[in-house]
Amino acid sequence: MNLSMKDKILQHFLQSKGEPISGQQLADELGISRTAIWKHLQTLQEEGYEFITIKKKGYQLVAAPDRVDAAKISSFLNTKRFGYSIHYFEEIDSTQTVAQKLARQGAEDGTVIIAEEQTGGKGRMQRIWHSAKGKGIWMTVIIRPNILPHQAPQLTLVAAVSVVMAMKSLYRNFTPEIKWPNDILINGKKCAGILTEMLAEMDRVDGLLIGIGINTNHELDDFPEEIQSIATSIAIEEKRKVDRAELVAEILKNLEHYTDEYVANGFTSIKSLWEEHSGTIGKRIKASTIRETIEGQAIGITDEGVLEILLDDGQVKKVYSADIEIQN
Ligand code: BT5
Repeated sequence: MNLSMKDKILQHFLQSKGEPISGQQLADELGISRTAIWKHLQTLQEEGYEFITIKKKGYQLVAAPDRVDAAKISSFLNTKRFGYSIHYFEEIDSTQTVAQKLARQGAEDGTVIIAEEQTGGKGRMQRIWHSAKGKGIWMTVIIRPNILPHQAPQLTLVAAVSVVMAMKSLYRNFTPEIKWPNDILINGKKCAGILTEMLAEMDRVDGLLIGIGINTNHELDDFPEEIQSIATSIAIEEKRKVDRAELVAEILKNLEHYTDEYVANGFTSIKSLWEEHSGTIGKRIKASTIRETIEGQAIGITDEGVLEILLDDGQVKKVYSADIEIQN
């Protein structure tokens, strides 16, 4: 993990769960002087962390700002590769843009780009993704699975399963549902969206940029008015604020696991989990593709992750990419 010395010190405190740590012990473990430790603690205080000194015991972390930085995420991380390189920004136009640059420069599998705020957050097809400061998870994970370009859309479904399974393992008060292909809904409202972009040649994928946006600690009026009737957040549904870094770490664990499973065994291994959490299958839907709008019943996804719609005339139509409206 490529943490700076300051972040390494912080990680020790985050992992100590409120227990004091002696300056000498830290200095010995990290191989730097006590004065250097003290200087890093000063910088952390300037960033909003609060330490008190306890006689004969050392320093105790008593308050931490609500951030999703590398040290905070790594204190929860339980992965083999993902999240070992984390690029954190207070503010960025879009994590996808940075990811694209880093991926071209050779960033490793599982590199994470995450920001407190995006000023130009992107949805699909040049749409806007609202990314309020400090409220959500706005991150891109660069992954480099050994797949062919036509398989890339399936990774959106793998990511959706990873997010839903993470929510299910951490929260109890709601049931998230996947809306094909890239939305996570709670009680019919959008809580998260996924944007998958690809760096590829004709016959080879160099990397995928899995953009994940999750409304986490928003109150309703943290959303712009135009989406207040269609958007929700985990805090609204779970009825409490949640730890964003903990959720990030859980998603990274799942994304690594399910991507590896997908590469080893193909989409069928993920398909049943996807179907189990789908709010689309079995419903009457309207699907708008770039070419046409069709209505019918969503009857399933294929082994390639393509949506199948039963039209009123009995024909079954395959849809590769579309916006879906679920009808009652
Ligand atoms: C998506 O697009 O749902 C993909 C969103 C991906 C966002 C992540 S954040 C990290 C990474 N960096 C980026 O710049 N993007 C990715 P789409 O299916 O096209 O949905 C976009 C539509 O969702 C908009 O037209 C709005 O109607 C609605 N929307 C925008 N912001 C929202 C929000 N915060 N919550 C719920 N709905 C929103």
